[in-house]
Amino acid sequence: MKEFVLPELGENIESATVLKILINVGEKIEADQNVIEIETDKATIEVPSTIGGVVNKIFIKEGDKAKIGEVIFSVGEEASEKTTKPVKQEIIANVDVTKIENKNPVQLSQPIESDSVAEFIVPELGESITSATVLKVLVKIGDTIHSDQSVIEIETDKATIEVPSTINGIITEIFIKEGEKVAAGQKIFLVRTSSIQQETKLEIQKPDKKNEKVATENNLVNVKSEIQQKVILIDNQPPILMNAAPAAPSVRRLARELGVDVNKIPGSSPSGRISLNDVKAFVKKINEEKKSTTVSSEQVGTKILPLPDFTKFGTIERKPMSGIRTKTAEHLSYAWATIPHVTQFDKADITELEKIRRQFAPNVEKQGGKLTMTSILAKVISSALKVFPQFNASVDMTSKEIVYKHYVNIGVAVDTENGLIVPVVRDVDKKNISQISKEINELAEKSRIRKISLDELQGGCFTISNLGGVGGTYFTPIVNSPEAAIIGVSRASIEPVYKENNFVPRLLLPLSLSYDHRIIDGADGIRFLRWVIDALEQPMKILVEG
Ligand code: CAO
Repeated sequence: MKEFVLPELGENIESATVLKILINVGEKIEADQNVIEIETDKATIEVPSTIGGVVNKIFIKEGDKAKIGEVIFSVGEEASEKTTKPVKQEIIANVDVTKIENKNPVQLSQPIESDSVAEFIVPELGESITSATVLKVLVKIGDTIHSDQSVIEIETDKATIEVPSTINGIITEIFIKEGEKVAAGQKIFLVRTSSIQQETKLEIQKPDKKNEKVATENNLVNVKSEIQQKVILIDNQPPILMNAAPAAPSVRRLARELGVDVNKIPGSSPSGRISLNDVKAFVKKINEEKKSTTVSSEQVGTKILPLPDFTKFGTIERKPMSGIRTKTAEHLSYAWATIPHVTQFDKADITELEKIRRQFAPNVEKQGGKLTMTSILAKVISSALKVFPQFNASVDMTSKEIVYKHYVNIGVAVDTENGLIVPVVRDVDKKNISQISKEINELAEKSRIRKISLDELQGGCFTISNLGGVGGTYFTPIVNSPEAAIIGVSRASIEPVYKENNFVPRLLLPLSLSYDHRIIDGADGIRFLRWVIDALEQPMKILVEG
């Protein structure tokens, strides 16, 4: 038996009032799980247990004053058997076994432990994306779905995406329709989870051949459906959420009262458990975000004026903008209006680098990548971001803070038939150019065939927009908010360069760096771009300084 005592609560605190007891006798608890809610003169705190096991005695009650070091509860050894009902037997008992005339019992490959209903919700859609349009619902009520199976197709400002399920089960209710707008966190459908697991694991023993009366297919179907119904009836409990967030009932109640989904709240305890303070901090953050996003279009200088009547000047044709085009327009207008841009131009002499690129291209190709300027630049930029951290940052004007990122994910602008898409290569600083090339290839391909996932479009720190394969000299790329900078790459061409009293032909790559002038000064812009150019001209720089 182990005892849990009220731990030290801070200087000069000798006791606390027990507001709530979050556990019951007989309950199996884990170390780290919050067990009591107490109030000191400084704060209301949920106290996590330091021991795990089955609670066998609680020594205090709500309203009691407990002293530091006082025993709160004790736990015994873990129950030797799971407390879950042995549903297996009940099911077998409720199957009409006479339908299988040889009376071979129905076997379940695994005992059923519980049956539950899970909600599948619209996942996070990405930075600055609050809603999406449902293009297709790929499932219907009664369908058996498995995790990773695509269930809806949605269109956001960045892409058309098939959203995969994260749960297995049978769909019992669908809450959305094609053409509807949905927001992250919105319920899509309900899934009954464990009954399907049983259905797929169900094995009905083949009737013994000697036993002449063989079960017909219909019999089997009946047995299956009876089992399934029974499973549902046996555990006729209120629906619970799959992957439910670890939080005490009081925390869930507060989240409910404040109208937030507890599953979206990050827990601050080492085990990820959510406390009352986490709920309050989350609500505060949402309110601040709302304040900053409900800026009217006039405030950000994008007042929309009506167009003139063009028909006065000739015939016209009006076509609806696609979802991606609409959202791209909104996103870029927002970025343009909220980020004061500066664009810095320069040229890198990549004559030597081009020789190396050609030399290594076949090796990279063997590994499934294509060694182009985009992947080389991604690697160079990942090093530059370490030397110039203000380029791997975001401005938070609501809190007047600069958010510095300690990870390096690089977005690559991809030109697709459906519009511009920016998939993100993660942890570029930890990958070699070969791996980066392969990933860019894969992500560009997925973007073009509309198979890119939401996850692959999120979390970028800096964007590369390489139009060099298409042409052009310079352009002014728009910073991909909330990032701080973007580099535009134009077509490399041979130009005469004056060197040692002579004009020599060199391969020059035009680069255009746009950055957020709120956090990056002009001189830093030039330093960053020069660093990148030096690294392209002398790749050893990355090894020495990057
Ligand atoms: N200068 C000269 N040639 C270049 C070059 C440059 N800056 N960048 C690429 N090239 C060459 C490549 O070497 C390749 O030549 P080979 O076929 O002879 O080897 C050719 O152009 C095509 O390259 P690619 O497009 O297959 O590969 P990439 O890595 O250079 O680019 C990607 C990948 C996804 C960035 C590109 O395909 C793309 O979509 N670019 C458009 C980006 C865009 O639309 N940006 C604008 C956004 S803002 O409005």
